[in-house]
Amino acid sequence: MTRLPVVAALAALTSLFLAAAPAHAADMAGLAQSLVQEQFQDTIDPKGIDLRDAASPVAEQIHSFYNAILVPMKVGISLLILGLIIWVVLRFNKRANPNPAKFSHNTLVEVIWTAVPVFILLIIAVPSFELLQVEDVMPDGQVFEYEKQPGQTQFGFANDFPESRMVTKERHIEVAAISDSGAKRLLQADDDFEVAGLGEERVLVTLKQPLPANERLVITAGRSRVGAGPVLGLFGPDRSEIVPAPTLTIKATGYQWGWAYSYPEYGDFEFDALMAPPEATTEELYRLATTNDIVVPAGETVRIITTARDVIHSWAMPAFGIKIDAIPGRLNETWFKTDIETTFYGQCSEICGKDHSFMPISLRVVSREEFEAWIDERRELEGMEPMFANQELAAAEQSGAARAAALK
Ligand SMILES: [Cu+2]
Repeated sequence: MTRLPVVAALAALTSLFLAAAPAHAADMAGLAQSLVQEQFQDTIDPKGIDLRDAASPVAEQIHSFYNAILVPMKVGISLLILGLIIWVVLRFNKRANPNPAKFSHNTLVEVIWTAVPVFILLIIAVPSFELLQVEDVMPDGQVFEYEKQPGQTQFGFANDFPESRMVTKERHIEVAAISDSGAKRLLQADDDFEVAGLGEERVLVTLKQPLPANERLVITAGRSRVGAGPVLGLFGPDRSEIVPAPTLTIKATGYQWGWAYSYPEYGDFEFDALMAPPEATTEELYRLATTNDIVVPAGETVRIITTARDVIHSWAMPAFGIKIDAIPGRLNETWFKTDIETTFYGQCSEICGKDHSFMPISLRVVSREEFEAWIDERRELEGMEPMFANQELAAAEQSGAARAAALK
């Protein structure tokens, strides 16, 4: 049979693929496990084929969109096309089909190959817009913490936000019990608590049962939810959360060829971050390390504003799912939040001239105390008074007062 070589080649290819698949699956399982065990490290695996690990709510949402929608779609379309090609090769070659049909149009086929891609694009578009929204809308969650009161079941807060941000739905509040060890347990509306006063001046949360002595209550109120939302939620549990409003702003200014950063809320200073010279860094961090890390506190929402001095640059941080243009004469903003205390790396992602590849971004996530010490250090370098040193006492008094106010 003349068709035999083709069939044999296909069978060989298929068996190769099947043999490779289990090994690959084992690889992936091992990888997932090692990620859990080892401490998160934002370095680049030269042999990696997957997305870099997600370290912020936006990046997690991007990953679930990619894994739940795009990957199955890509695999399905590729297999369909492969099947069609094989069918055409076998069925319509010169020997199998010596007298080809002569028609040039088929309306039904044209309608199908127009309508199906439109439908596929619509499926991709809906969660994409959801994602654009969470990247673009600044989180507005307000956190209310309550002192431990044995037996207390009613907790209130003033709903005195601007009208566009007022809490009007059950979905706008998140009620959690935090244990002494810091473990968070989400309480469920109707089962664990009831809400009164939504859309009014004061919202009151009534627990069905008082919390155990080792737990305290934290309410987060805000309208922007982030995470697997209504569409992506179809493919798994609703893991969306209300993200607290930003506690600090960083302004990143791109220029040929480096980044300048300022922290407008923490004093009138700006510092440059240039690519660290190769001899000052490791092979792994070659062209990723900089002369100055950006430093942010873990677990807090950070607003990042980007602009540029000369041409268009782009501030990109893959672990946070951020790639935002830095345009001269214009401010763009987005946000991130991560609990992982490590150093993250990114690069300019808009070709901006001959040294475009030499403007990395390094961002170090530290505890609140370390962040404050770093701010004071920065201020000292610029000849400014410290902002936090010797002020712990005043801060403690202040937060005590705020808690007392929340309790009333
Ligand atoms: Cu650039």
